[in-house]
Amino acid sequence: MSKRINKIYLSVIVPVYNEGTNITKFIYGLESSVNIKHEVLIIYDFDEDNTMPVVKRLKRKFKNIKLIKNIFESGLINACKTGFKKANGNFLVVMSGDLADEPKTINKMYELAKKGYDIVCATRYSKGGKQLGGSLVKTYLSKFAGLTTPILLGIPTSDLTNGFKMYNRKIFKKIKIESQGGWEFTMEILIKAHFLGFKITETPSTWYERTLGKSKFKLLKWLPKYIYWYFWGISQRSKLLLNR
Ligand SMILES: Nc1nc2c(ncn2[C@@H]2O[C@H](COP(=O)(O)OP(=O)(O)OP(=O)(O)O)[C@@H](O)[C@H]2O)c(=O)[nH]1
Ligand SMILES: [Mg+2]
Repeated sequence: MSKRINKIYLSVIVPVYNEGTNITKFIYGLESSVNIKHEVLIIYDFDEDNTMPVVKRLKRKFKNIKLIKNIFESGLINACKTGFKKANGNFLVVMSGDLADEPKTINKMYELAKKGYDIVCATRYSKGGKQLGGSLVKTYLSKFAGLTTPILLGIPTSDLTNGFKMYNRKIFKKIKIESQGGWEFTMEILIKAHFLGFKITETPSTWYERTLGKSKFKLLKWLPKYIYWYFWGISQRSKLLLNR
């Protein structure tokens, strides 16, 4: 492990696409809530993105902010992949820049990660977790997936689809991300990690619907990809149970 990694314990990876109206509140919220030494990687796709000038100003005050251009083709997954590649922390947390995720949850995630859990999922669906707003269809689908996950996939989380997760960096040495759509990559990593024997747990968190900026979530386009990974997980579990 390099000296650099020992110094920075946590990397917060934030993909952004025109979050200029949200990013100031996001950074102030993050910096006042997270009590672990960390770096913040803001990953953008194109130079005209309206998040850029705001982050450039914030960087003068918050020296731990890094503004990084997506090194792959544009898009959410590639922005996160860029973050995984460029992060220096031992633990990497992905969160949305639209104020959807509660930054104080990161402290609880970190405690669990330090205890040896390789992925810590933020959950809206267990006691203490909440979702405020959001499309009903998306909520029902996500709730169904989450609540059936422990039973059908054998994975100990009730929120399979939440992108807000903390990862031990070591899992990226073993997992190649194949997803090419959107947030389903978070399911892919979780399911693959589980069947490779990595330890998974969850902690409750509240999710807020964005009030400013525009959602880039493409439900119809990405739904088949979520379904693919869900059934892939079920097939892995079935194989395991049949081989017992
Ligand atoms: N770099 C980059 N960031 C993206 C892209 N699409 C979305 N993001 C960012 O990823 C985060 C989540 O995206 P949202 O558009 O809010 O979508 P969501 O949170 O999955 O869905 P809802 O908020 O429920 O609509 C936000 O910080 C976005 O700015 C993209 O193509 N490239
Ligand atoms: Mg969002």
